[in-house]
Amino acid sequence: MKSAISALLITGALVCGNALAAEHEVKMLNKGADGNFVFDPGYLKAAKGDTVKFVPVDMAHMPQSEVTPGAAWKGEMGKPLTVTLADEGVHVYSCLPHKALGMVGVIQVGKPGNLDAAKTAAAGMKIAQNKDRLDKYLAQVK
Ligand SMILES: [Cu+2]
Repeated sequence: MKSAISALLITGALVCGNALAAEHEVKMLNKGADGNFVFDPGYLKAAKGDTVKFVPVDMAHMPQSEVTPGAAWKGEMGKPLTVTLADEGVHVYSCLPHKALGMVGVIQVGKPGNLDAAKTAAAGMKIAQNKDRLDKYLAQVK
């Protein structure tokens, strides 16, 4: 009986968790508030279990993870991509064709336990233009 009640409580918690999960949107743009070739917003704070949808407002963008607290993820050129944020930590990501131009972004999911590793990996990314953009986004991780 006790285990049946536990199972019900766990099921209830999972259902509530899903109902409360937020859906975030990140636009992929040729030009935005932070300059040319940007994700908007470039920094996003989310909760574990939320989803983020990358929207190809402009074509020829392709989001891919550089650092994640869990599984790596990758989109297809010019297509929307929905990523479920299953693990707490920091995601650093880039646009495959525009990484060198500084088309990068950061998603913080709950507590940023892997922030140091994310910063180290970010420092090693080959970004030629808008180099301060990623630092600016990472500085918003608290
Ligand atoms: Cu791009």
